[in-house]
Amino acid sequence: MGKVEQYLLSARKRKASLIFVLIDSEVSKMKESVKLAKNVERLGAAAILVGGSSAINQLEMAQVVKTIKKSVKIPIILFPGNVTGVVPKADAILFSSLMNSENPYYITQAQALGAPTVLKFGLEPLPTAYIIIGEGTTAWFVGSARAIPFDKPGIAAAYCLAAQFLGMRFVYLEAGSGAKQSVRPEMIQAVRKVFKGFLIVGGGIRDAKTAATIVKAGADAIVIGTLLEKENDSLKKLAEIANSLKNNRK
Ligand code: 1GP
Repeated sequence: MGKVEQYLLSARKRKASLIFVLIDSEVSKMKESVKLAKNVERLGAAAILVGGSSAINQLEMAQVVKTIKKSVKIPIILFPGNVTGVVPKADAILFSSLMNSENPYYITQAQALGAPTVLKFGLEPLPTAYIIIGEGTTAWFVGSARAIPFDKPGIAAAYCLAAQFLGMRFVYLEAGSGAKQSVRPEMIQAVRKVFKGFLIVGGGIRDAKTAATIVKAGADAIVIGTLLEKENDSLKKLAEIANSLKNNRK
């Protein structure tokens, strides 16, 4: 187990559930990204994810990672949508298999193509089962996912049990960036019953109430992206989310 994984597990034990902030290097400008990273660190985010399914400009991403890395102490974790999401200077990478893709490229082939570069760049691989819930998002489309319906918790739990048997220590239940609805608590509870590893939930989380429900259901970390890109008083909302997690620790 590497340093970042140890840090996440011990932070999770010490604190309430964790907040990961997603910075999409294609959406945010460099100056804004650095400012955002500093602000979310101050508000208690545990890590910054850089990537996303539509972030495919490797040069731009490398620059964003390098610059943010100099400005914050919390780990920078790559969240690649493809092999181009592997860039140097980050602390770790969600080394993910899109478990419910219909295209083997996203299950094992991109991983094989990207692995030597992960090693070369000295990135800590966090073995992650990436599972897409619900249709219509970019992640769903780009990843050729056969999405698990929001109201089928048993199917999600079966995938997560499979992930556990395969030795994956992280699961990321993904409703997709900007999703109209987030993953439902019934599904998170069903997954929590069978999956013993670190459970990340993201997609469509925009307010403290939703975040608290997701954490109560058993998520170890939530991912916030779109909220911080679009809304005016987004930092205030992030602070509210951070507070609600403290008050709803499990
Ligand atoms: C997307 O789960 C992340 O990959 C974050 O989703 O942009 O909806 O917050 P949002």
